[in-house]
Amino acid sequence: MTEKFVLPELGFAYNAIESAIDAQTMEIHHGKHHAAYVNNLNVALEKAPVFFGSSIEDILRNLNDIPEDIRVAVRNNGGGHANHSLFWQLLKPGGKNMPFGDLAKEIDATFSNFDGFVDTFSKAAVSRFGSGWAWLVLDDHKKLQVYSTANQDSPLTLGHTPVLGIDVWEHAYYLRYQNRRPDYIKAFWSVVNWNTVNDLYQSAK
Ligand code: MN3
Repeated sequence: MTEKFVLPELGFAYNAIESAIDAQTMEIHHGKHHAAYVNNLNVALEKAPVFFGSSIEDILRNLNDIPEDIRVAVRNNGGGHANHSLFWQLLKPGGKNMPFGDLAKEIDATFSNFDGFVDTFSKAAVSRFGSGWAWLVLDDHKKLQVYSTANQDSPLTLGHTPVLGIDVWEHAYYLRYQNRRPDYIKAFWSVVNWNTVNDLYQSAK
């Protein structure tokens, strides 16, 4: 019995984080872009349907197990599915607006303080050339790292666990911010749900 991948519910209204990201962008981003990644992932896996029994996270952690003729399609569309599924959770309205507990201590230890972290992460997001993501991950030594990836490449494929990420593809911000990616990144901080980030960190550490 195999189940195809499905587009998850956004979990909140398209206009719920309007202060930072407008409703039309959210609707197209979730309903069209993310939906297309899910659809294209399912099409690719028709050639290797045994993988419908795996989680998308396990598929990305073991990408070399995917047959070579569909590996690029799974990397791009499976990455797109996992990255966006995570992103919506990170933007979920509510929760604490700053890191707290062990995660806050670890951020301070790694990046001097919260401002140092915001600066490092924002620089990674601004300087990613073309399309991609910036990440805060827990690496394979359980240390925090910030970096960016191209396209839809997932930190899971590097053996890392993403705990915070920002989509810097133009489709994520162009309607409101046009070419002003730094303004979008600045606004992003006001809608990060640190409860979610903390939960991801606690599960991974
Ligand atoms: Mn996107």
